[in-house]
Amino acid sequence: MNERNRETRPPRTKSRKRNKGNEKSVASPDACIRASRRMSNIERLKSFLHVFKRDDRVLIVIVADPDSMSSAMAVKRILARRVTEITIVHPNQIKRINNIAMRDFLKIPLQPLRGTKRDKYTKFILLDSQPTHRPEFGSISFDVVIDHHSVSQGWDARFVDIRPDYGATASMLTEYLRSANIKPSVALATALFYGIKVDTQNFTKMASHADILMFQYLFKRTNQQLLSKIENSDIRKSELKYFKIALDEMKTGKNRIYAHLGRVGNPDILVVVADFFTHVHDIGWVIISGQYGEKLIVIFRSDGYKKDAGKLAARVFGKIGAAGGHRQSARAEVSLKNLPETATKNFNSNTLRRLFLKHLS
Ligand SMILES: [Mn+2]
Repeated sequence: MNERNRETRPPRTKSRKRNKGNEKSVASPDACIRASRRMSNIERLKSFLHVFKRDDRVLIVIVADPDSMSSAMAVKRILARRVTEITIVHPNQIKRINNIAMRDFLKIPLQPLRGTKRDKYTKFILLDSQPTHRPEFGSISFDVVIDHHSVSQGWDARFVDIRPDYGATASMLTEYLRSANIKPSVALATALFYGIKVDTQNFTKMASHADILMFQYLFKRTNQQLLSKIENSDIRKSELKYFKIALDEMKTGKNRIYAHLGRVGNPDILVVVADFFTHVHDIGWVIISGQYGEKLIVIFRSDGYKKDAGKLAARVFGKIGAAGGHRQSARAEVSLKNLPETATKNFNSNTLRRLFLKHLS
């Protein structure tokens, strides 16, 4: 129970007029959010539970990542003895190796959304996302939406809890668990802890006070060895060859490293290789590229000191593709056909370097 919430937020029964009637009827996301903001954690839990009956068969829908997978585990735990059946489904293919490790080590029961018989289910929950976020969600009428992204319009649900000031949905669900007096198992605590860690990028991204509190609360229940197994597995054995390619192909000069890794099976490996090179002393810029499908993907890393990777990415690739990021990290994706003609043939580390020479001095 978050005492702060209880003190500052009036109980639901005392809520003002414009909030009246939201609980029973379907209302716009905005109205629901306004109502939900005024609730204490316990009141929020109660109105969430109010949606379900004992003979309900519940479908939890997530775009599988650490935050959403852990949130789904938490909801499954909260509803465990309150409904007849709970199934977790995801529309996306899980590609990140850490996420596969998380699913397997923590034994999270996931199914693909495609092929799921929807008429078998009586209630639908969307976590860490909103109905407008993916086309597959359009055909589902959600009863519950719990999320921390900014609010989108054009949908409704019976129970909506969206808190864009939170760094992770996992923090919100940890509050629900505490309000329900449920002590999370080691697997659940480790999952939620990892979910918060990933979504706040180790608290280097915006997070709320509640994220910190929940992180601290979960800490003593997590298994740190299990966590490091999940966190550390980010390379497939078959991807080790890209390190060899990077070391063979890299061009260095003036505190910069450039390397083009050729075709990659998954662009995540470019990030892993780029992060590896940031450990080299006296290197201020790391620029790693690879071809994925018909696109050139470029990963930027800088030490951030008098440098801005996001701005550089936008300067070099903004006009011909998608580019953006922050001071220390950025990414660009460009269709090969949009590259200058001189760069399209036999793209290599030198070609990559030439693209930057006029922008970096
Ligand atoms: Mn999230």
